Amino acid sequence: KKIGVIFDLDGVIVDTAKYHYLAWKDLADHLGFEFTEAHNEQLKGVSRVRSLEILLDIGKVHLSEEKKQEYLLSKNEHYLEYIYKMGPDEILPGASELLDMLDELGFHYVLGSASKNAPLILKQVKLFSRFAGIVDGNSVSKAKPDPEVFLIGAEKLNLKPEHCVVFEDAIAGIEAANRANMISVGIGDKDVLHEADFNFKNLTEIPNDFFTRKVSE
Ligand code: B16
Ligand code: MG
Repeated sequence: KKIGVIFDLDGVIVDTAKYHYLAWKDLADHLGFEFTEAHNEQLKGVSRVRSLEILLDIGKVHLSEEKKQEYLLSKNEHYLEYIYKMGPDEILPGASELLDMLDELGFHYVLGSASKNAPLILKQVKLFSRFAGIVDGNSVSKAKPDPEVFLIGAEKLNLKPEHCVVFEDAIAGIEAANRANMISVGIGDKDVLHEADFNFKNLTEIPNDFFTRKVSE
């Protein structure tokens, strides 16, 4: 059976959460409240606009729409300073090997990320041209847990949702994959991602027969 794969970006292919954290923390400092790494967990997989709302809730800060737009822009500019310094050495363990395995099997893969910076990030780590398609924060109208991002991914793969495998590190992403009727694979803490069909700590743990046996049955 021919299957296709949809990869989330942050937390699966690269760890950009640490740069989001630095940029958001800088904004919180500026607004005069503390923003911890534990707080940052709430922003994983969530859109940029939603991230700002969560951050402002944490600080109990109210801003005008205009100010919000201004901070969204400055946060992203600051974040991009880190992204421009990224290179292929920041690809998470097991990711390149997994793409190699899929290439050998002749299985196509696309990106399904909430990030509007996804194409740039993939170019920085030199993986851009390997993907058969990119679905990112620019191409969707409804954020995860809405299944839209993955359903567009399935269209790009020319496959039925049931034949798509989604790799995700966020609860909202697993929910989106399940709602899309796809095979969901949680990467990270299995207690947090317990709704996933399969769980692995990281991509180095994916067995060699995962695509040929586990998900093809
Ligand atoms: P941007 P993913 C998500 O990436 C991040 O996990 C999340 O923290 C971020 O707010 C979101 O992208 C939007 O990113 O500001 O670059 O548009 O996990 O969906 O690949
Ligand atoms: Mg993610």
